[in-house]
Amino acid sequence: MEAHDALSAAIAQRVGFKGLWASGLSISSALGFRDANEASWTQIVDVVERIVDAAHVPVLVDGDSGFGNFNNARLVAKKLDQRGAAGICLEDKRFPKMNSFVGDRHPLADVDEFCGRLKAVKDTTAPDFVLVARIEALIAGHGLAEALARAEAYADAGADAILIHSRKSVPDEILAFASAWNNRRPVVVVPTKYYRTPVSMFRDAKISTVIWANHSIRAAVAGMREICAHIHSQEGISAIEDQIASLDDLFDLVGYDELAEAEHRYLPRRPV
Ligand code: SPV
Ligand code: MG
Repeated sequence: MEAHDALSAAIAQRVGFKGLWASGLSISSALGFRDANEASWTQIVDVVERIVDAAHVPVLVDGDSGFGNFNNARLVAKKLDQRGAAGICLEDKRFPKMNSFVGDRHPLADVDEFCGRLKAVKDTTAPDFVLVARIEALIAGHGLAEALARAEAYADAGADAILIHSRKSVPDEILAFASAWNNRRPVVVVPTKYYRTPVSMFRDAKISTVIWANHSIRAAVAGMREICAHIHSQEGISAIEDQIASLDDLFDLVGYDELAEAEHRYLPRRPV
């Protein structure tokens, strides 16, 4: 499940998700940036640190195309590893990337050069730090053969899993990929555009992981807009109190209870 800050991470974990996606699109949007490498890698790493602190489940970080060449990619990956992320996903585009659903200009990285980025990340991070290689060939209008050739090269370069991305409204091309790829490495998909596809279809295709990539930030936008519009038009908040999260809910998500216990333990009993 997508997380874009500590609060969305805590919420996703508490409803039961066993892993989080630190989405570049969602984090950028929350910061008011476009998903075009406008946010710096240090800004992303700082947000991820808060996500990792808030959730006790693995966090896979959207590392975009690695913020440059092999050197930038390994630097970002190392910092994410140090801050407690479970892994990084790198997409085979050039820097700066553009969100895969925006426009038609998505030039792909050279395969060998991208393999260098993957190898550099593998060589720099701990053995259990997961490296997902994301293939943008279908997004860029190349066919299945190009996607498969890239998957093969990325697996050889050390990728632990392959994310195959598509912006079609039906899952045909990712299912064709999964069938031909035959699980040589686990397959990850992001069904933002083919959202009508039932999960059973992904299970049947032996797809390992589905990422719901931007749904908390979109829910936040819809919810905030509705409440803002209501308060603005009604000049009051009496009718919405029970439609929004309570303050206790908010305090609970951020762990005020633990602070109260700690105060009991560490503060002197006498007034200071
Ligand atoms: C993201 O969540 O930032 C992703 C997925 O990379 S997508 O927006 O589909 O490119
Ligand atoms: Mg992204």
